[in-house]
Amino acid sequence: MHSITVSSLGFIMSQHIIHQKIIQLRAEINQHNYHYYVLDNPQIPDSEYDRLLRELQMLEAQHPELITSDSPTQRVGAAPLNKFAEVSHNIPMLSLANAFEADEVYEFERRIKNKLEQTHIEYAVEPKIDGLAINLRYEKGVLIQAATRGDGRQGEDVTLNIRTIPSIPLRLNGDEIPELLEVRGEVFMTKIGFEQLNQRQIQQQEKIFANPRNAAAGSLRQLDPKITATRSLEFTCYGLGSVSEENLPQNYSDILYWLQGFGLPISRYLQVVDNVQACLEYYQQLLTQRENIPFDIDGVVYKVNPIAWQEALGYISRAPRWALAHKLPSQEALTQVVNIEIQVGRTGALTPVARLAPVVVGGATLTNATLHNQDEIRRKDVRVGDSVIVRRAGDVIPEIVSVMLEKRPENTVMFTMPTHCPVCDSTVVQAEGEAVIRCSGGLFCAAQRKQAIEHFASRKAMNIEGLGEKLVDQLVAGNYVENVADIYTLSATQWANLDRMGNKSANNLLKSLEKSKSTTLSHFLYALGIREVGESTAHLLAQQFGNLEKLMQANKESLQAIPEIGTVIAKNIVTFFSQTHNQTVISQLQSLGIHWQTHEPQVSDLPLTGKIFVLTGTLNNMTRDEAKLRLQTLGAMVSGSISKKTTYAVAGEKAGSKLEKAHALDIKILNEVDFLVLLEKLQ
Ligand code: I6G
Repeated sequence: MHSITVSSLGFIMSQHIIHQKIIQLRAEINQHNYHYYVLDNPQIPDSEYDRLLRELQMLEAQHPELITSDSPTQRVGAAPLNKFAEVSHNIPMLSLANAFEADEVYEFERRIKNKLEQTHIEYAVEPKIDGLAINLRYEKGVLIQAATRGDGRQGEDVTLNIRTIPSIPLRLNGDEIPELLEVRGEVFMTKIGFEQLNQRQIQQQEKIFANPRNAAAGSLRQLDPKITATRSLEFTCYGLGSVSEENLPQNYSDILYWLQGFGLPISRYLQVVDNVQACLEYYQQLLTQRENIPFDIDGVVYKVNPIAWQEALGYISRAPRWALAHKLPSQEALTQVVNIEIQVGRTGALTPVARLAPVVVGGATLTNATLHNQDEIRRKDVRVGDSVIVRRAGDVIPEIVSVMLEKRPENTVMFTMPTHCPVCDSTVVQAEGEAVIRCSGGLFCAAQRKQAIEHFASRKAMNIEGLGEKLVDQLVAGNYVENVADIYTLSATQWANLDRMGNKSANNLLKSLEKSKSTTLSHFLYALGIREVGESTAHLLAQQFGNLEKLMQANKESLQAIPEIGTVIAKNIVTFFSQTHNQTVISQLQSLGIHWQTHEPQVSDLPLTGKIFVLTGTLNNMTRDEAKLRLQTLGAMVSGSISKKTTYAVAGEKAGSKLEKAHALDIKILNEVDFLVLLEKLQ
């Protein structure tokens, strides 16, 4: 008799069809395992892989008679490459059961409570780092072997490469080190290390890595440890293998602190919590902080803390019953490029943008991804029709991580940048040494004109309330304005005749325009939209020059004498003010009544003049904007990113990658208390 099953897709399937489906899923998963574990070149996002594995697990759970020992559900990973010597793990390196929803976490706790006959369970919680599992073997405190997980029973000997990772001690500290100590944990690359590596790869015309995990895997797989040594890899412990010591600490968290005592790195995010509710709160916290964590994480791991309880719970198939990986929403997904279009930015930069078949990533629907410029397109060779993996991380513009070449349809063509602006048909130009191609049309180009006006009117610039994108579109489309000065010359009737406007709105807009005329030099400079002169550079210029005329006459050398102004910005400023049409617009604006206090403070003798601060993390005593204002009042420049020119990094709570970079560049770091003391002293 044929049994029937309801699959995750809702179809009713006969036994034969189920068997076929299982065989097909296994083949597909095995293929992906090979790409992921052996070639370090995943072909699908983790979320897609998890979905396939879950579907197989579900079908096998409904039909245990169809389970075979070679099913990917019955083993840990895939076969290792043969390049490195093989290492057998005395105790298999397992993996963790996954949960995707809170319900599954409650279910995990229910099973544990039942089995232990306990009502209160303590958990150790920590992020699940997206890296590679490694076993380190210390004998008499000396690192003698490091091996990858491989298939869980047999991995590869990567000792020479692991020895190059600075955070891994070659010899442990302390007197009471067990004769044999095997430590397990994750080797990974920080987000900064990854960005820097890819920059270097681009410069050296080498392949770029899709994400930090692949970069870490690729680095560990180098046969030459000298190359691995140039890659900033890190390590965090999360468990033990074979240990000769019998009297181990009695909680998982204490084992980690014990390991830390030997000089081994453990997660700085480790916490011990009282119940599953607190586990879920920790998960939510990590979810909101994900962008500030300096390395990629793909979940949160909950572990029953008392070791005696872990032992009582034991293992089921390939995973401990006492641990759970609660996965975070994937930041990557698979989709198709339906078109590649060119966007023209405020400064004329032509940016290719991939229009995507809509796909949900981390709770948001993605329809576009930036392709940056011609070089980037060439490097990734993204074509219309391609299946691609897109990645969305926080507020960063979504990017195409890689193209699945084996899925490429026939007759696709390589994308090339246009020779003429798609908006105004002016020729495009490429400055020497720049990757960006720009439209040469300037304000003749409607796209540039529109964005220049939007920028001019924006809150941090002239702050013209009510003048938004829709109105600007109409002004430009109807040829009402040629430049930013023209918006001050339109009559009430002209405003009132625009779509969705009436007399009342027109009058309100005229009032906003009038109000905006009284501004500050720094707002005005920012509003002009000089290339690469952002809010804080504009502020700095206003502080340093005090009046516009002096700035307009400044040469490159005097501009470069200001900290934070490099050759490129100095050149942009000089070029901007040397153009007659810019001079004309500025004098028109001034004749139309735009004014600011001419006696802006001369700050050359303020206590923090010339000092550059970067704020990172959360301050408890003031908001970022307050801190910024207080520093600027004292003459300091506040920059958004750490560079060699940074004088101080102020690190609040949960400071992330900026703090790491500050450490790396040896920048002086102030904690919140140091910072408050400094402000107090100077004010
Ligand atoms: O793959 C893993 C990542 C993190 C782990 C793990 C972990 O703890 C924080 N813990 C265990 C026990 C295993 N895998 C098997």
